[in-house]
Amino acid sequence: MIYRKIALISDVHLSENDQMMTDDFCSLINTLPKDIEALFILGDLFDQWLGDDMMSGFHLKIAKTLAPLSRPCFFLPGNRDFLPNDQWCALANVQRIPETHLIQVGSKKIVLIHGDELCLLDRSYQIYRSIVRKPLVQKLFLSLPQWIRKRIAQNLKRNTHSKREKPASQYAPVDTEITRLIENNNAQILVHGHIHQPGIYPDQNYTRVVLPDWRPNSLKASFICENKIMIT
Ligand SMILES: [Mn+2]
Repeated sequence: MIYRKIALISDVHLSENDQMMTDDFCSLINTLPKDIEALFILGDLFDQWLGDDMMSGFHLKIAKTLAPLSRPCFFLPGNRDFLPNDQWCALANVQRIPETHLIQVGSKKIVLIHGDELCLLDRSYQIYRSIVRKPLVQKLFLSLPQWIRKRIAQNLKRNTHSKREKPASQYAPVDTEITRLIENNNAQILVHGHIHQPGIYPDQNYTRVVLPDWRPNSLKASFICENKIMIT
């Protein structure tokens, strides 16, 4: 499928405690432009995802908002919501795509990722990532009682917060990894979120697009058309 115009969002970090963000998200979905052929959610839609069996009314509300969308909607896992979510996806009428996904808009091949995989200088995070992305580890985690899963998630969050004090360079995307993704996929554009440095970054052989997160108060989608990239 070659698209003419797509919408992308990432890093919404929806949570039960943030009613305003939830409302804004729902109204954004309900008012997406008519000429969009597909919506891509590039990870961290939810601030936390602990398994389909821990879905609450809040998660169902988000699913119910997405389900009637008359265009295909795709979910690419982020670093907060990578655990399996088959049941939620079915309810939301959303198709889960792999953590590296290639699409075409007009004549351009575009690689979609969440973005955390680019931060290779953060060694401890990458070690953690390689462990928690193993299907067996996920299966074990999902077999734990819900209260233990909650506690583990709380501890992990605390850890990430203390990590913020590390030098920013540790979270900088690594050029060689960007080039590898572009070359392996024979692509011209790489789109990701996660690093909270929104912008369009042209290079000699490719263009890198970083989607914005949504704080404070700017709930807008970004768009890629045949001849134009619009991030908001
Ligand atoms: Mn992220």
